[in-house]
Amino acid sequence: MAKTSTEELRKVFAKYASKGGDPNQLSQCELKELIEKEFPNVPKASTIDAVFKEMDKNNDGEVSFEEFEAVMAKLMG
Ligand SMILES: [Ca+2]
Ligand SMILES: [Ca+2]
Repeated sequence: MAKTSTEELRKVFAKYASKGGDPNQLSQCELKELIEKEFPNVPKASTIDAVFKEMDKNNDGEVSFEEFEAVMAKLMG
């Protein structure tokens, strides 16, 4: 995936966030699946924990779209 728009990010976020728990929040498992399937070029496995922690600004254990978008924008330049 080359350039990803906010709209595309929103679709991807919704697809994975809705798998379990709160449909508007990504759990760590959901984030892992999202990155592995949609962004395989993002460094993975051992760094998912770090990415999740970086995204979860308010430390509630889940990632909202705003938290997700801020870090993805940075990861993708
Ligand atoms: Ca969820
Ligand atoms: Ca959060």
